[in-house]
Amino acid sequence: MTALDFATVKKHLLGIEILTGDKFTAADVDGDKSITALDLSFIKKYLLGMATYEDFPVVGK
Ligand SMILES: [Ca+2]
Repeated sequence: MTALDFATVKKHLLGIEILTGDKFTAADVDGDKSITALDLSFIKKYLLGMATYEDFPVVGK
């Protein structure tokens, strides 16, 4: 979840640019093996400084 940005995940959701491998794993911040609007909302909070990496549900799984 470092090099990945909001726009990249948004592109995935829109089907413009499908993420794979490490990028997919990084974008799936709640660890449910899919990238959804929920993941996007977590990333948005992170980018806005409203959450840290430790707040992502996937941490600790
Ligand atoms: Ca997810």
